[in-house]
Amino acid sequence: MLAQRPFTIAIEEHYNDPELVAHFTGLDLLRPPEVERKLLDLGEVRLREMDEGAVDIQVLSHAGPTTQKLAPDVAVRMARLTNDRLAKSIFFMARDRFAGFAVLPTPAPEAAADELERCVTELGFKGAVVNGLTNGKFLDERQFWPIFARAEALDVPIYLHPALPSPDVEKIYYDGITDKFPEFRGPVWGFTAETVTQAMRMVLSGALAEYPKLQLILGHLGEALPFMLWRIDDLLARPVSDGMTFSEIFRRNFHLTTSGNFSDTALACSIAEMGVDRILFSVDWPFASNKAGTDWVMRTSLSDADKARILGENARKLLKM
Ligand code: GRE
Ligand code: ZN
Repeated sequence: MLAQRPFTIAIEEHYNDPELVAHFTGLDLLRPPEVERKLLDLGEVRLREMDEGAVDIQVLSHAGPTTQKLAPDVAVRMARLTNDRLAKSIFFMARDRFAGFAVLPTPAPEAAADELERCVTELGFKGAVVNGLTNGKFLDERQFWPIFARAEALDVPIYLHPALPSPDVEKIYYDGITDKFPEFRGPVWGFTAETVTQAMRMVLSGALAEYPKLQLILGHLGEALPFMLWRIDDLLARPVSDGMTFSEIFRRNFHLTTSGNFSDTALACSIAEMGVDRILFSVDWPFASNKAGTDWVMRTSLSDADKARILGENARKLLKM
């Protein structure tokens, strides 16, 4: 079965480190017990579902919340331990099937830049994932720019992944609905609203003018941004930096993945806005099914060449695999 499909790399695929998640007990993350069990599996169950869905390689990242929500000293210590453990798991469980994205101790930005470099140069990781705000701060604040400088110098991407919104935001935006639809504050909309704001702030703050080669990744087919680009350009009505419009910077500095959004129309919009070379396959396992994801791509009306680009070739290039 694997042989008939294009080589397939999925890059927003989650796991949990038992010692790191122990810092976040008591949060209502809306996760069914079987999902929690799969997050802890870096062996049999995960590999079986990869085989069922013809996913050749998972690039593993820690599920949220993670080191973004810890005190600086704890974040530094836990990032190191977690990344070392992930590297060991990859090596001993299935080094031909798994690769890794680092967790970064963003509450200590200089240490986060150093940890990124250590993970890439010593552990062979492909980049890093940042899960939502850093103790209430968006990533475009200047204190975090050393992380971007290092990522750009190392030529590795940073994945801007969602997390649950902060309690203030939850109260104002989601109160009154979450009793009936708890998913509203999470994957249904809360994740998207926060992550799209994070991404837009990266463009509008000038961070990407300072680091023009930095590559950021958004999941869920761009957190709705492809659909909004024309309107954003139109209403800003002026260049953002270096004479470039918002959408020009977005197309230069972002790649998008299909994680948990297997929609033909969202994919068509994303390809039309970004070009097929900037669209990468992802599942968002275990929150979505590998087989549902790969079957969907194979069922689309894309050319065989474009399917191969999305399923694996674009990831191979971006992550140098
Ligand atoms: C999560 O808890 O992190 C999550 C979900 C559902 C979809 C995606 C996702 O609960 O990351
Ligand atoms: Zn995810």
